[in-house]
This record gives sequence, structure tokens and C-alpha cells, in this order.
Amino acid sequence: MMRPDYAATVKHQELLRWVKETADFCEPDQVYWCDGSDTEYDYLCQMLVDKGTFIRLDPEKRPNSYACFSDPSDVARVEDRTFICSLRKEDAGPTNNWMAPREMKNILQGLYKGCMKGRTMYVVPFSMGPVGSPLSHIGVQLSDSEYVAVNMKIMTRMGKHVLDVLGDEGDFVKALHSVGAPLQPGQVDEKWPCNPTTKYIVQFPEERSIVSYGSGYGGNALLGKKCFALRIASAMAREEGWLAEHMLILGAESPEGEKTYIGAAFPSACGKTNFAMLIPPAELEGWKITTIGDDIAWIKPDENGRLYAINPEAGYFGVAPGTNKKTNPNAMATITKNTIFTNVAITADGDVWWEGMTKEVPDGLTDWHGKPYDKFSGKPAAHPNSRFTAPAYQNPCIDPKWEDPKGVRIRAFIFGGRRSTTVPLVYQAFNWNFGVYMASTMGSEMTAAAFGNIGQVRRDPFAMLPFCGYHMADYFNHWLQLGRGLNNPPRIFGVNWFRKDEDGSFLWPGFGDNMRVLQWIIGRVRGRAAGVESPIGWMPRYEDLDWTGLDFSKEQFDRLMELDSEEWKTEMLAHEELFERMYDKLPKEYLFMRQLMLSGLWRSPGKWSLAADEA
Ligand code: TSX
Ligand code: MN
Repeated sequence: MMRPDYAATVKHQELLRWVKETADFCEPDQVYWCDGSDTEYDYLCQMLVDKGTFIRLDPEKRPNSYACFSDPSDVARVEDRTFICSLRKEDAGPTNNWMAPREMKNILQGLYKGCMKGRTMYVVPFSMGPVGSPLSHIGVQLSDSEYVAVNMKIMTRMGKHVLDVLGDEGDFVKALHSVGAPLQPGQVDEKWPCNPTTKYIVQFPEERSIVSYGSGYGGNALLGKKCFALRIASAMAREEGWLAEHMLILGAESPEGEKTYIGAAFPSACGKTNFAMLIPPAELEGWKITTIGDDIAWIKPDENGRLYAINPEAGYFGVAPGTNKKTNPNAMATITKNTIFTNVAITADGDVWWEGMTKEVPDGLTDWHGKPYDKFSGKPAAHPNSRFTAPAYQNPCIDPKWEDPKGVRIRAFIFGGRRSTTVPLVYQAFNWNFGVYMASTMGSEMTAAAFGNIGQVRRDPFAMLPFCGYHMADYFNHWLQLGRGLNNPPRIFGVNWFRKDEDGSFLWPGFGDNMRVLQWIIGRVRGRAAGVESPIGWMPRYEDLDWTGLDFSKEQFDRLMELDSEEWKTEMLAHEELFERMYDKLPKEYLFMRQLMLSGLWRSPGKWSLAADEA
């Protein structure tokens, strides 16, 4: 194929200077400017097949799709190697790793000198958000990984057309990436090149730049996603008065055709992508959910103080295990073609498989280590963090406005976690400030041993703890400050699909039936649905939800909604523990809100129940 060489037509002097400087320093064999075409995508994928990195899947079963296995040392984001290098330590805050920019640049220079030897440096121009939208921002990633180039083609709007929008002197985020594995002349490359011992994921918020070294995986390497669209963008958003959030955006259409857009934040392992693509039960006739995005939202007030949101991404980098035709039929349809699978298992007939895809484990699997799978080994065939990279436009329930440059009007925010006790199915915060408090204190029980003890609650404010590019308490203040300027602000809700009974069974069927909760939320936003005041917010009674087609008793519902004062006092003490870490910058409102909620719990000792009203 003809290499696209449009470098000579690029007029952006700062971009050209940076590309040349980086190439001179990293010493790649060649520099390749990606044009973003399908021909280029096919060419790079073929190159990855030739190297042994990609395995082409059966073209009948999975057209134009590939699978690959990463190095076992390179399977997830590396939070302990992630740094916010602001000039002042107090701007990064107590929940981020920090190093002085100069000190960090010194380290990175040592690592980066000649680090692309024997490789090609790809220049990857990309837009986060629809090209040309006033809410979008441009980045350019320099990377020595073909895997990165092809994944960026799916996950972002990538290619030459982005540079046309950038013009001669537009602003862009500089994103430098290397797998950190230079090749000596004649040295045979690894199938998954990376640096098994040295990894750095570094954000410089003041200069709006990113440097990533040593990893080829997901959020470590696809720098448009967590590094740019969350860490750098959150810092930009604070300066400029908008929000960069770890949120899905969904549209809900009523039988009358009324459309409501909602942003929702959940920590990992809560089924965010499933919720973004939810299919309502057939009995709730005429209700439909559409997807704007499944992971990140950029949200900005318009001149009338209303919030409009875009999805900065163009694809889904979703967790594969647990995804199946029942939990998420739309995701299964999205990944039928043009998809890259990383660390899933491969079937004997050239298709993919993972735990939870089917009940039966197929015979003859190749596991994510590339070895024949022994189904009695007790180990999973697919890595628990294995992923699909698929274009958003293939989602059958993609929202017609998903590329609208104006964005969509957000009417409600939902915050949720995985809590087996204490937190009811749904409640509405008394107002914006209480909602911000609720989101700041949200927590989720851990399902994997990677982050601590299974079952222990891990606080993850706004699901942003690993993704906020500045001091978390400054972030809380930014939310409060933004709220002061809003006109009819979005209502804020807490949800918990994961409450359990004494026997450890889930009390709520979840999945499609979450539509019933959404119906109530929409009713509240539109001023239709009734609710009652509880110590923690407004709650629906049994009769406030639509139970058509679900056999769910009032007793079950009241159990699901019960508040135990003792549990909640313990909960509020845990909030204090979180806040204590951010003492110096914590909003003054938080003290008062905490006291006010405690006083409400004092008023109702024992169990607060919706049923008690009728006695
Ligand atoms: O994604 C989930 N959602 C949101 C869906 C729109 N999951 C999967 C989480 C793992 C990533 C859920 N799991 C949800 C949920 O609402 N709820 C549950 C808990 C649950 C699990 C299994 C059942 C019911 C609830 N099974 C049966 O009832 C048969
Ligand atoms: Mn995410």
C-alpha cells in the first residue's frame, strides 16, 4: 500500500516542531502520519497479523475482527504508576500520585532517549467529540504501537480531517506514548511489546500534555480515553467552567415520544455498559433506551444555564466477561464485526469466548495466554479484564443525536454503587448540594481481590477517584460552584441494584427491570411522580413504580427500600474518614449537610420503613 504522506501539507508549526523533536529524541526507524482511512486500518491490522500480535477471526463468524493476547504483566491500568504532575503538590491533592514536573521530565527523558529504535513512530491526530463541535477538543498522540493506532481509529475520530480542523495554530493536547521496548538491529519483536518492569502514566495538567511509557494496554496506552478525556479534561473543565465526567449518557423515550437524557456514574463492576444499552421489559410498552455514551461525558452549561453533554469517544472499550445475550444483547450485536478483542479466549473454529458468554465452556479453547485451555484448571480462559474495542455506530440502540455537535440536554444525574446492605434501590437528593454530597461519598463493594478485601466498601467519589486530574476536594467545590449558575439544574439520584437479603440473594432483578427505576426518575424530573421524604432524600412508595409484567410484592419492595438508622450512622462515620483525608479544601457545606442528615437519622431510630406510614 502507498504510505499516506501528507506531512508536507501540514502547516501547524508547533505540531511539526514537536513531531520532529520527538522523532529526533526517540530515534524511530520512520515516522508515519495516520490518515485514518479504512485502507490504512486494514494495512496496520495485516501488519499486526504478520507480526503474530493479531489473530484474524473467522471472517464468516466475526467479519473484519481480530483477537490478541497481551503480555501477562500488561493487563490493566496501573494506578500506582499514574502521576498528576502539577507544579504544586497541593493541586494534585492527597488521592493522586504527584511528582514535580521537572523531576518527572528528567526521569522520562532518561527512559525515552532512543526508546523507539527499530520501530515506527505513528502520528495519530484525533478529536475527542464530534469533529468541529464547540464541546470537542483535539489531541495528537505519538506512539510506537500499531495496536494503539488501530484502537484509536475505533475509539476516537482519528485521521487527517482532524488536522484540517486544527488549522495552522489551533490548540491540541500532546500525548506521547511508547511501549518502552526498543529493538536492536535484527532483534525479533515480541508479540506484545511492552516494558515489563518500568511503567509511567503521566499527566501534566498545566501544559495539558500526557506522557505514557512501558504499557501497550487500554487506558495506559489509548491516551484519548482516561488520560485526556478525564484527567486532562477535568483540569481544563475546572478552569473553563464545565464538567468532564466518568459517566454514561443514555436517552429514555416514553410511549408518548418524550425524550429524557440522563448521565450516570458507577464505579467498576457495576455494569455501566449494560445500563447504557438497557432493553426495557416488553411489558413496559413503548419505552425505549438509546445510548449516547457508555463511559465518559463532557458536559457544559449553555448561555441559559442548562447542561448539554457529548460523548467524547467514538467506540466502546468494554469488559468482555459477563457480557452475553441476556445481560446485554445490544453489546453482543455491536461486537459482531469490525471489533478488536484483547485477552479473551479463542474457540477452535476461530471465534471468541469468555466467562459468562455461554453456560457451557466450549471444548478446544485457546486461553488468553495463547495455550490450550484446561477447563478443569479452575482458572478463567479469558482474562477478567479482557476487552472488546468496537465502533459505537454498530450499537443497535445508538441515539440519533449521538454525534450532535450541540450535545443533549441532561435532566438527571444518577450515582450508584455495589452495596449489599444499607443503600436502598433508589432515592432522590433533596437538592443539588445534597446530591453532590451523595456523589462524593459513594462507595462500592469490591468484587476482585486486586484492590483490597472482597466485600469491603471502597469509596470512589463520583467514580472519579482514579481519573480526576486535580485535588478531589477542589473537584467537589467545582461541582457546587457550577450548580450555583444553573437554571433548573438536573435532579440527582442514588441507586443500588445490588442489595441482598439475609441469605445473600439479590433483592432486585436488575438489568431490564431497572427501567422501572428510570421511569420514576423521569417522572420526578418532569414533576409527575410522587415520592415521600426520608432521612436521606425522596423515595418512591410501592405504588409510585410501574410493576406491569413483574411479580414483585410490596413486602419485597419495602425490604429493598428500608433504611437502618444504625447502618446509616456507621455509613456517615465512614464519610468522615474519607473527608478527613481532604480536610484542608473540603467544602464548608459538607459539614452542615452531614450534620443535617445525622439529625434526620436521630429523629427516626431503628428502621425507617416506607411501610411504617400505614400503621
Ligand atoms: O449490569 C448489571 N446491571 C445493570 C444492567 C442494566 N449487572 C451485572 C453487574 C456485573 C458487571 C447486574 N447484576 C445488575 C444490574 O442491574 N444486577 C445484578 C445482580 C443480579 C445478578 C443476577 C441476577 C439478578 C440480579 N439473576 C437473576 O435474577 C436470575
Ligand atoms: Mn470507565
